[in-house]
Amino acid sequence: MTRDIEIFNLIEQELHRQEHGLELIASENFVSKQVMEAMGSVLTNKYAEGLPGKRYYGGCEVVDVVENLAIERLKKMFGAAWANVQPHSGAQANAAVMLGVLNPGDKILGFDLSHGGHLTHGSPVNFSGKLYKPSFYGVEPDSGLIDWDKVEATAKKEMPKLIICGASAYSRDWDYVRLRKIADEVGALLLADISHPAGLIVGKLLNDPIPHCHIVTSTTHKTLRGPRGGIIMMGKDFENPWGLKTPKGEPKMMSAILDGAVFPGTQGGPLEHVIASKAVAFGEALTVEYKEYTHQVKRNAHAMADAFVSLGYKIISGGTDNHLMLIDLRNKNISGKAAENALIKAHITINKNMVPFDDKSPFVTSGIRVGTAAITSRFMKEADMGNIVTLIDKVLMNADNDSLLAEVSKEVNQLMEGFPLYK
Ligand code: DSN
Repeated sequence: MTRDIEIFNLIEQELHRQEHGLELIASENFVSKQVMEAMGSVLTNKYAEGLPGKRYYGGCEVVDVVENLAIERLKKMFGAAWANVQPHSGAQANAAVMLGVLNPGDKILGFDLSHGGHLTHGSPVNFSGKLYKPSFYGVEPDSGLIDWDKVEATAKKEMPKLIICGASAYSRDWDYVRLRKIADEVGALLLADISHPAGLIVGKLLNDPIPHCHIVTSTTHKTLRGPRGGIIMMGKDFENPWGLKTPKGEPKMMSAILDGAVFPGTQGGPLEHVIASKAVAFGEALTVEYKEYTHQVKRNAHAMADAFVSLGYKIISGGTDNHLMLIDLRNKNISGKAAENALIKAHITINKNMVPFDDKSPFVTSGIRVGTAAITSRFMKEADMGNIVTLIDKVLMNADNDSLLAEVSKEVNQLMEGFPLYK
């Protein structure tokens, strides 16, 4: 077959962009070569609908072992009793959980997207806001923090069936103990979506949701540094609260409900090549090196936040406990969109982001979100953070000066040469 030069040239171009740029998108990371190798393997050829040992296709002996390994490694990482590694993404994981535990029209309570939440936690443009009835909690205008008393008051008023905690742009930790108490008081199930901080939870740097939340979902490609994908876990399996029975008349366990909600509920054949890649990443996450990586991610984020604050930038909540920070640029007279565009010209990648109580649209925004997961995978340390923030500040203060932006892009390229990717 003729080699598809068109596509492979584009992949080379993307490699060049990644190698030479400064990657600060909080949800991105650089996976290891073996994580990529597993993804590009012959396992992509295999259909394996069902679960290990219970498939709808023959020839699954090998992928059964692969998938079981992924499940066992994941359970070990988080101390979970049960896991499903088939969701194609975090959104798919959340869709499966909601299909499993809710009926259309049921009430859900999530963290407001415009305060840092996620589309799949009830946004009106997403299935979660179209199929279910959402209400939201947010952060306080002064502190930028979630007030748990207000979450409790909203839960008692709305009486949701499912409370969702977790965020895309919240730099502080979650009180899972308090949230579980609230969920129990209103008879709701509690779902933690830990897509962003999952790696820092593995590193024991943040509160652990597993003992307190009924169900936990995550992506695998952010701080977990695996392939793009999703997972669902439970610290403890439990009988469904609605009295559903198995064909044998026994109580149906939540694990069976969630497995069924993934397949056949919301997905077809699992991506066994991606599951193999997840297993490789989970193997890496069980090492001492990965634990040290998560500590460095947090130290870098802290150093970066301090550097921004020292230059007069306003970080929502004043700092960070995890790998990311949300910066309100209104005192710097530049929108999130203009900042993103100028930074791209300087080969620095971030994303524009709504800030709480934003007066601009999601296409413009008043803020940017930055994170340290990817640059830490390139072995950058605290001492590099001040330099990075100085470069960002130079760009934002001269956003219309194209020749200066071109100069900064050269500085960025030079800087990144010192931190090689895929040597
Ligand atoms: N797109 C993800 C993020 O950037 O946080 C959320 O889905």
